Amino acid sequence: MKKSRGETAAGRRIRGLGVGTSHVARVIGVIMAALFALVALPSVAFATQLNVQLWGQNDSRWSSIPLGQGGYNMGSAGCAVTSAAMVANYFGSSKDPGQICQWLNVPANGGFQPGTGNLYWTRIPAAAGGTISYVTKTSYPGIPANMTTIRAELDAGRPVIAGIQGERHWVVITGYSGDTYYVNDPGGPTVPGRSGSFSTWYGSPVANYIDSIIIYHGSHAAPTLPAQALNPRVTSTTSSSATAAWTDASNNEDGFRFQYRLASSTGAFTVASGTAAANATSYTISGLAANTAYTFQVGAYNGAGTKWSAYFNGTTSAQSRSTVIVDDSGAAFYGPASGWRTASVGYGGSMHWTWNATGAVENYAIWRPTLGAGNYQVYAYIPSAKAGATTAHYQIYTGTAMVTATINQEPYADVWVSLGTYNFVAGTAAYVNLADATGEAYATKMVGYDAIEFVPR
Ligand SMILES: [Ca+2]
Ligand SMILES: [Ca+2]
Repeated sequence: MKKSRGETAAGRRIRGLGVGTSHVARVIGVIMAALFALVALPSVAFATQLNVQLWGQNDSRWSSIPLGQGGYNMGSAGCAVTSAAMVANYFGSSKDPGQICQWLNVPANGGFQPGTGNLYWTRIPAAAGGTISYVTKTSYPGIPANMTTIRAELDAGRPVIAGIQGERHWVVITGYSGDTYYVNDPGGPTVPGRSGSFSTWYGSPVANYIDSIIIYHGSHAAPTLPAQALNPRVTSTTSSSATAAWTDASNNEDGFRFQYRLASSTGAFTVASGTAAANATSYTISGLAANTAYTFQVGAYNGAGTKWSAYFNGTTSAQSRSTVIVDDSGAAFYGPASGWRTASVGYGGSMHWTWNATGAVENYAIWRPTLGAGNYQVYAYIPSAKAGATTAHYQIYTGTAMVTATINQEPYADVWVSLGTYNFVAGTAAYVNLADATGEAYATKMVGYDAIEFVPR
């Protein structure tokens, strides 16, 4: 753990000994804080997250800069300066932690306590510039930190610097969600510092692990819109997706989002699911319909909003389609179990047939293909025998509509007879149904059932 030289951080407050606070007082304080928490925290989940620059005290740009005359440097004990620099940056300072430390080091500026290297928090505004002003430091000796105060600051759009109980370490609280608090930690094992839940590294409940807070105020300028992505284009498509590419022209985007509409439309766009990371230059937009022309936009976004690109177009590829034959010998052909007769003629050497009914359906068959979406011409194979219905009513269900094609089976012998061309949905929703109710005198005609063919058109 990186220790820090904060102006009271070197004070020897040791929670377990209760320095300056009686045991009874501490216990009462804990109890009161717990009661207060129970009363003050509604079950509604509150959440705030501020976008605070993360810096690590060990960054090589400043890790070797001394902290005043105390013998410490930024890398070993610069968490206070680095935390303050993060907050100052949030409030508009253009100084990095090293620049702020250098300013504090000038003897006339009085940034550090002589002999100890402890930071004077009140000197940060002069060191950092921007709009930051020092408000207060509050310590919680042997009692839980007042999380209501911390949440109020966060909700007002202001990060809070917190000292870690017993560790002489400082972090920046950047947000919370319920009882989870998020921090930018200038220490930790990685040079850039680390962002994450306070309790991941320091304990829970959070109130018991914060021994003091530093509050600064200032103005946080809203981010400006990112620059528009340039040269947006579709580089490839499938039957259900389009891969877009663009030139990233912005330096402050949080990422890229996408929207699309039919190319023929001037109406509302549909926002694509998913986003691309900051600095990305391509993304695959999924969930599109086959063989369809779309208009797209890619939007660079951040907290200020989304800057949309120029329109660009692309057409998804057609779903692969091939001729499908459903024969009466296959599983995709089915109907009631009774009333069937078979004959060794027709497509594949066999067929079904049944005597016709007149008005009420007694028997029927369904041919159910598996299709890619698109236009197909439908053919019925009429065998040379056992197929003599003069008004065979083939019902073609496309997945969205039912159409009846009436065929006189009598004149055909071992040929494919067209039932028309239709636009089918993808999958297994579409089918052809032939009932035995032909309207002819009862049981005077043989209704033939053989193969049905679907030919892409
Ligand atoms: Ca960028
Ligand atoms: Ca057959």
